[in-house]
Amino acid sequence: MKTEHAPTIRRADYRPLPWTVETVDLHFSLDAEATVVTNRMSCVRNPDVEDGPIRLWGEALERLALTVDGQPPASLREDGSLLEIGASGERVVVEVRTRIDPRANTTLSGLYLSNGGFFTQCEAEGFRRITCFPDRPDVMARFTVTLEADRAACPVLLSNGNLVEEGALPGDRHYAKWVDPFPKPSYLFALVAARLVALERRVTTKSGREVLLQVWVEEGNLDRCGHAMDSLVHALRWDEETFGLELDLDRFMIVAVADFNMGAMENKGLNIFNTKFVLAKPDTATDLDYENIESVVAHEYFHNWTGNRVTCRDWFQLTLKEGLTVFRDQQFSADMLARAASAGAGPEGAASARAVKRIDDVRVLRAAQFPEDAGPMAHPIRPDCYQEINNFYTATVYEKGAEVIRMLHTLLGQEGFRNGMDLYFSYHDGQAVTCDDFVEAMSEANNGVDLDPFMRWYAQAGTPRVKASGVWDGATGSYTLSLAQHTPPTPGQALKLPLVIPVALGLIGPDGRDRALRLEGESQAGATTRVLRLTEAEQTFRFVGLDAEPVPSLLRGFSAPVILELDEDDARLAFRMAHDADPCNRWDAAQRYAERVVLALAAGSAGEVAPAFVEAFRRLLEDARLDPAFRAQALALPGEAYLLERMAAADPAALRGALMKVMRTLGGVLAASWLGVLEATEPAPVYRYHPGDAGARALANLALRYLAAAGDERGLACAQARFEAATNMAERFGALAALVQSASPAREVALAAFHARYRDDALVLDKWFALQAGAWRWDAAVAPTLARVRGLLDDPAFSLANPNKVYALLGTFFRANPGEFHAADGSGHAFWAEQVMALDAKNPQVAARMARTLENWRHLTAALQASIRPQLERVLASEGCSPDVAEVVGKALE
Ligand code: 0A1
Ligand code: ZN
Repeated sequence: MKTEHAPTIRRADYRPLPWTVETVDLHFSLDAEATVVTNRMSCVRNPDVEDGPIRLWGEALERLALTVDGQPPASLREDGSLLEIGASGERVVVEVRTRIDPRANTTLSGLYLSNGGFFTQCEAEGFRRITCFPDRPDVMARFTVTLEADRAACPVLLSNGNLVEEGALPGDRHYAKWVDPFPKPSYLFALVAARLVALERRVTTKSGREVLLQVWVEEGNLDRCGHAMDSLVHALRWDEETFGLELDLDRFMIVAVADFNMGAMENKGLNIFNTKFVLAKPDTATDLDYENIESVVAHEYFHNWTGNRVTCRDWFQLTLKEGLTVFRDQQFSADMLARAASAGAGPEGAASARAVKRIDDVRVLRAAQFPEDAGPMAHPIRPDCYQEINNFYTATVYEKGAEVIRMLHTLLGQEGFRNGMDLYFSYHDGQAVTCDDFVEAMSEANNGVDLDPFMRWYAQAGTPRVKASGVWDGATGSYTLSLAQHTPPTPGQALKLPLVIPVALGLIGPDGRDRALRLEGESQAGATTRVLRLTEAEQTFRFVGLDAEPVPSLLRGFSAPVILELDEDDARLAFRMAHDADPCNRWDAAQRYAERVVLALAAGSAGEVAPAFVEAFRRLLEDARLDPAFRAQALALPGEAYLLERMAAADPAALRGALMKVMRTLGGVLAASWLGVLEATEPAPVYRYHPGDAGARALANLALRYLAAAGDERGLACAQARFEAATNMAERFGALAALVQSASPAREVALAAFHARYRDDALVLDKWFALQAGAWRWDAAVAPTLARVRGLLDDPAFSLANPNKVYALLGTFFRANPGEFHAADGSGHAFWAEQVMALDAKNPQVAARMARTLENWRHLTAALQASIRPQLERVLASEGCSPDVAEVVGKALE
């Protein structure tokens, strides 16, 4: 049934097109219900491909005219969205005129309306919803775009590249003409026609060119653009300094739009952003918002080279641009945090800020990507097939893809990696290429190092397991470490080959200090951390010259995206929590210990939280020498989604009960220390986005969370007082979140006050929705969260048409609140099906993202599976089920 919806597309079937497009001249007569697009393409025959028709794709278009060199086409064949036009000679001009209805376009792909303005989203295949075109990334054309619209409704007319002409037209209309000097694939096309204002800045690039930077927003938001602009300038400088890459246009624009399916989009010279990743001022944005804006602005900016100048040959290569660009934005953010931290806290502060950023990235990978790798949609970072490409903008392609690039960076070193990047650009600037091209450039720039075995990371799905064990020989002072790797089968991929896994390792002595490392056969000891290359199924490494039995610290800095299996007793985890010189591993030791404690409680094999665990936590909490940001990370429990995946026959209710118990215990037993943290961190008089301040706030907010969970009166009073006195959102939201996650009736009062204050602020209301959807039931007398979520669907501020609202309310409930969503009576599952179907009728991409929240249903208990299956079947059988949702649900049921 689902295959009717969508045929499978295979990477192996890639063929270049017989005809490509050299230049395209687009004219838009913009109208909310009837926009007319005139498209003149200069098509050229591809000399390397045998004869064939001109292939264009078009979807949801009304075709008004089509000519080839001014004449009706010699032949025309239509097959679904594909149009094949017979043509002869070497070059022809094809002209297509189409009419579209932006108002009726609720998919937010193609040309659509948001708050009266026109916006586009073309990646991956949205351009075909605007005009007929060879809408594939390997067709790179030079675009000229003329926009024509009502001047009062749309005073601002933007497209890619440079503005070359503008003027008035009869009937209160006006026009603007834009020329993009760089050939680009159609997915990078964009237009905006709306009532907007811009924050502007002029900067000089490293070669001395002056460029204009603009952040376009609705008028009332002009006071919230400063941080996005600063982030853009920092990103521009960083790419110059780090990779020698300069902005290539005279003008670079960011436009914020409230209705957007994803985070942001890197259209050439005209990035379009979800408002969530642009707008910030202290009264409305948390530290996390500030951090996210900086990284998303940078991410899109970095795409100008990794994605736009060098693009993907086909969509299977998506990680070529996404994995690499995520890696670049992670490095950028780490550098920015380190630079800011070093100003107050010196090199140690800088190192800690970097580590905290790395821990954040690892948390995201474990929470989002590991479950994907263990589910029915598991795919390699370069998939072999898909039904709907929009379903493959995944944590695997992005985050695991970034880990793969990071491993290359680790294996080749900073300089080797940079040389590889330089060579990659020198070979492929202006081209649409593959992941192989990238890795080949890396190899060639590094003395032809054989990276063929490394390519398996691109081909194999699933999270590899690395099993480690060590044997100490006191007589010779040697320690033999055995490493074995194994990747479990994933759908369609039963057999896995060994991967190249960089394992960064340290050996800690009984005094808690790292030992200098010397492998057998080496003449002298070297650094205290080194990278072992695990390339076989099993390998051993013998370290010599040791004075005592060491404790291994493996995978330092999370040097590979794997699950480490290492038998460590509680005492050893506590030892590493206290002493591991690698902050990432110190954090990980705390996570492992917490996981063990929580899962034992959930399984009923422990009745209470072990005092030794509480003491290990206490030591971290009370160690004032440790960076507060690090302590906030190390003292936060592992994510619920990650823990669920670690349970056999996952039982969300039991897990929730265990997490509550652990939080209550840690909050109650350590109350005095948490209160000490709060006393030591009086709220700052003026908000500043700075890692030092943000770290202190994160720790204080965590203290409030634990105290509120434990029902500690002093903690609750403090949360209430901080909520009321807060001068910024970071503190206000932190205090509110603590109150909401408590049994205290103060939570309702605070939620109401928050709502009253921000009733007209869409982005802040998203937080208000999310907090309620994510609420645990600390007070058993309170109605299930589902009832609350249902009620909020009718809130005047909620709309199924706005993705941010859907993600805040439904996304949070389905993904971040398993304890409530998976209620034993199945009410949550029926609700899920209703909402997925309602969304699917409007916006299949968003519906599919919501549908994915149940993809790992087979990991749950048998009773829950029995409740979920009929709901999955109901959605798949529903009339008009989109290919997007059908792929997700179909694979979940396979
Ligand atoms: N390329 C963008 C993400 C993006 C992908 C698809 C979209 O619509 C379906 C929108 C944005 C990025 O990586 O930021
Ligand atoms: Zn991207």
